[in-house]
Amino acid sequence: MIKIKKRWEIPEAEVTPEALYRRRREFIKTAGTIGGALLLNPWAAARASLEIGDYRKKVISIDDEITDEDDATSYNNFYEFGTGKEDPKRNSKRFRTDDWTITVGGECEKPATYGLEDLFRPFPIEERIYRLRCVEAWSMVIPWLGVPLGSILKGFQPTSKAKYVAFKTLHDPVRMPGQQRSVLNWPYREGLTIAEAIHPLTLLSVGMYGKTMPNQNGAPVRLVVPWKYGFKSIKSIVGIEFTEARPPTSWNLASSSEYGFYSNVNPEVDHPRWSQKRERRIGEIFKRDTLMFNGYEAEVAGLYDDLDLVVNF
Ligand SMILES: Nc1nc2c(c(=O)[nH]1)N[C@H]1C(S)=C(S)[C@@H](COP(=O)(O)O)O[C@H]1N2
Ligand SMILES: [Mo]
Repeated sequence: MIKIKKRWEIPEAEVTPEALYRRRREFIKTAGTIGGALLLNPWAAARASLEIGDYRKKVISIDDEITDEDDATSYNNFYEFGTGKEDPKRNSKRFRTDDWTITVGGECEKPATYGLEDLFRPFPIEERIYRLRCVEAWSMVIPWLGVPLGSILKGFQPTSKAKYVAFKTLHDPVRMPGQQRSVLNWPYREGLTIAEAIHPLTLLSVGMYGKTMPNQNGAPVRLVVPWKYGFKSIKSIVGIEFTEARPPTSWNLASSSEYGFYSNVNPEVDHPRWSQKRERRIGEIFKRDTLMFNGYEAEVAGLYDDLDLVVNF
């Protein structure tokens, strides 16, 4: 937390102390009985109720228990560092992300290569507690730190021809040894429609659990699109391009019958090889029902009013 504050100058009131996440539940159950100074700090309590605006309150998944931080940082999908769930943590230990830049191009008035800190400096970092539902039918609840993607995209002044936004992960087989094997068509690519990209739930994230983004979770900057399957939330982004045509995406290129462009979480549309009706929440024993749009139906269903979600899976 201290590190992230230094690098992006987050206003004090924008960051919740890490201990608060971990112990929020205990706090609710035993408020007043735990002696921890941080827990009972009136500033922290005031922040929880005053700083979170109406919209944020609505989108934060307050009923779901936050996934254990150790689980969220040791059970990962990040094929650039290996295909096993425990590979990314082990193989990304020495991945350096200093002086990171994002190159912006395509249909916009301000194409350029931007330093990461310059992109984030104008905006307060927000905390967003979101469900993450992997297409493999497991899920987590993660407290992200970031800025709505739309706030940052606006600065590039997309033209009227910009219908989609394409994202690209770093391609460097030396730094990302998983890229030495052709398990995917590197670099990893993802894309959103403009309306999805500027939707207030879509986050450009630089941290989680009150800290800078761990390498295995997509350091230093990744996308978080909570109503879509996890693979849309592309990690370690170095390129953003505004396009008129729908951009190619890695998983769709790998298997178009299994991974559609939209990939909205939808319990009614099964993966060809398994059901999407239920999911295993990491840390829980029993499976739970998967929710339409991963529980964000009220916020995002309107984006798809004119779309057949079975055809456009
Ligand atoms: N560049 C890149 N981004 C990626 C992936 C990947 O392999 N490479 N895996 C995706 C998948 S399948 C999921 S479920 C999420 C996992 O994010 P997490 O490890 O932070 O939970 O990242 C997504 N973003
Ligand atoms: Mo995934």
